[in-house]
Amino acid sequence: MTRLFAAGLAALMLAGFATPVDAEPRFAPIPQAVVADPARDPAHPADMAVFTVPTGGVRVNAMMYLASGDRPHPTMLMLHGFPGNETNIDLMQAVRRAGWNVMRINYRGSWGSPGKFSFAGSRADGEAALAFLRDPANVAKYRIDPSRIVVAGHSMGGFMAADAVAADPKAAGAILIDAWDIGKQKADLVDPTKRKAALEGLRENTPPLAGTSAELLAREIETTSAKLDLEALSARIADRPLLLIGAEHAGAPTTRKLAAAARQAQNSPKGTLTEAYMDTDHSFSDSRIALEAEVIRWLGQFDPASAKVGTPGIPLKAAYDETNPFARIIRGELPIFKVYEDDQVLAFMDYAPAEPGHVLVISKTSKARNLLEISPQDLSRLMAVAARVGQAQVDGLGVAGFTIVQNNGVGQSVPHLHIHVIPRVAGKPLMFVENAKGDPKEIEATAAKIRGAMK
Ligand code: DGP
Repeated sequence: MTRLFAAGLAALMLAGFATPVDAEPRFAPIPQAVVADPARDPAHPADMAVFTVPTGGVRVNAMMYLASGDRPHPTMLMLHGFPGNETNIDLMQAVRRAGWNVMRINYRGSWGSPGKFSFAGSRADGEAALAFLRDPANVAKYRIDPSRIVVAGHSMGGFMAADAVAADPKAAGAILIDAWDIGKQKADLVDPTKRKAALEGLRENTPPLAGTSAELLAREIETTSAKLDLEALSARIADRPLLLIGAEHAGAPTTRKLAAAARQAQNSPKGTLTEAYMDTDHSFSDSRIALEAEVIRWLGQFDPASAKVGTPGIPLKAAYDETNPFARIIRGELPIFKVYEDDQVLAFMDYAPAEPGHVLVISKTSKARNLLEISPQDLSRLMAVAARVGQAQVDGLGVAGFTIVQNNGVGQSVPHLHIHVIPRVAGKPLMFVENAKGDPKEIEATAAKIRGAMK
């Protein structure tokens, strides 16, 4: 994957660059929301709402994944492609896990929504969906933060997203995923050597669509191509944050043209352009995780919490901090559920278990912050206890195995060397993310089982 960043006009002038700055981070972080479920909020759990949206004399089918929590949520409208076989539901769910509401519609005449399908109708439907999110009654009902509404779209939906954002100056930004520049299709339709293939391309997508045909859609493109020009639209929305994602084996050349048009039109410091290109097809078949990560990282500018990437870490080298929680635990200043203790080593339950029964093993005598500082003697004492804890987890909890994790700098939050001993359920992946605190009663009961099985 290659990533390019072009800052807003002001920043570009300051930096003295006329072209985008290649600022590819060597290892772009994967936000936690891509790989891990958030804790359930019992008072305001995540939910799904189904409803219809009035547009063009009909009511089209719509739904919203509601984020948990009672704060007003940033909200993303996701507009599907032509006809929308690729639903991108994994992306919608990941964005919801990141704390966003995510709404979807089916354009009139598509996938069971009433009415006749057309590009003009789809434009109006996208705009109506955005208006629905702005309606004060819906803002209250679905806990929407109207100042942070972003419109995303895939393929034809990319066009519709740009159209909806252009029509609403208050929309916070747009995400165009391998967007289709519909108007550009005219060139193929009017070329006698390409018309047949272009018509076939339209025809194979019409089965889920009502009230239309390849010929009708071709005529609409030919007669309204100026209105369906996505380069012009991209320029119009360049006053706001814009994320363009192109698929190298499909629409990347189009995305690069849209980026050029947006870059040229940038007329506001708020208009930041972010481009990402992925080595995949139009459905992002090989890059679903990368797609989700890219979108959620970008959404972080509107809501930093949503792009959280777990424990970023602490410096590898620093003086020992006597106030760190494990130093306090050794001094008896913080309560723990103890599993094992001898003159040098203490094993106790992690209060935020990656898996029930997660134990931490620490030295009571060494001030090593990490593996680079500990003596081989101290380390061997720790590992001997870690092995016994692992055996006790297998015997006491009935798990199939255990995994040892030991973070140094990156991923480390407590600056006192500790060995994680994590019970493993066969076939269940271990997530390297910041876990929510567990229920103390359950942790205490698990500790008793492990303690009882220690040999
Ligand atoms: P690491 O991210 O590798 O530094 O792991 C630190 C772990 O320690 C993390 O899983 C949460 C846990 N932890 C942090 N503070 C406390 C505490 O005060 N008590 C207990 N029981 N666990 C703690």
